[in-house]
Amino acid sequence: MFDLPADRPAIMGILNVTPDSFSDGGLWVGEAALARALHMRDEGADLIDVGGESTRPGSQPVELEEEARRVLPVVRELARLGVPVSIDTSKAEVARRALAEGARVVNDVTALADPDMLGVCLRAGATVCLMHMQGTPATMQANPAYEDVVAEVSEFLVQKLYETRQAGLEDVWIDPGFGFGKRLQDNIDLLNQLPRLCGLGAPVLVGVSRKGFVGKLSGAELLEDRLAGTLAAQVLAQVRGARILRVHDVAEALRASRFVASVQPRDL
Ligand code: HH2
Repeated sequence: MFDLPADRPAIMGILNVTPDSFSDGGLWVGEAALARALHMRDEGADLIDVGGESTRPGSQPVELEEEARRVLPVVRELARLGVPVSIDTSKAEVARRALAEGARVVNDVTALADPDMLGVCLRAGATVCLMHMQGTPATMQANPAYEDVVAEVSEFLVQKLYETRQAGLEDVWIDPGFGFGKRLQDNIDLLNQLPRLCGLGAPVLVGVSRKGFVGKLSGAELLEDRLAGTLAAQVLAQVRGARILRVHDVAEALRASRFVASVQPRDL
């Protein structure tokens, strides 16, 4: 279970303990992973999202034991130090072990596709993030298509929310899944119409950090040039009601979100 700040979005710092993530693959393994997480904590992250399987377009699944080997030592140590941890996994067994080590949130980009995931989260009293994706990471950018992306994503999330609440899960976040089986215009529509998603009755998480569409729209092909576009997208998301921002650049995201929270009229 994880309580959200009332006055600004929670900043979820991304820790990819993977050799192949699109944004920072291979950078954070072993001791470096823990150091990176603690650095993000010191920069003010409210929560660290630990993932051991890349979901970049075209990526291949990772074996259970390999994923567990990557993430569990970091989860264990962060939890021991009192740092709130979210586990970014679609495998129920990885989630189960991470929750047993002290993780509080399960961030599942497949929205509980693993039949054991719901039970694992229920038994541990975890907060769960349900994300929309068309297809799988291996195929999702091959030919995504929607008639009305906002309506279709909303319908999916409402259905999943209903199912999980019926089953007894109380603390559920939803996420439109920017870049997950979405064309450029789909990402734009979802960002523009975020208030519709924020009206569905659950806190909305937005993950736009360094993503391809941010690079395209801000004229930044290189990953290292995408911070300005990322912050612009995060500010828009905050103004439009996002309650959690999943970010690589914690200090910058936190400063931008504090600024927006300071000047934003209360009723927005
Ligand atoms: N995006 C990524 C991974 N997990 N989880 C949620 N809830 N929302 C997202 O938008 C999201 C996510 C992809 O980004 P990243 O972790 O930087 O890359 P990779 O999947 O290659 O590790």
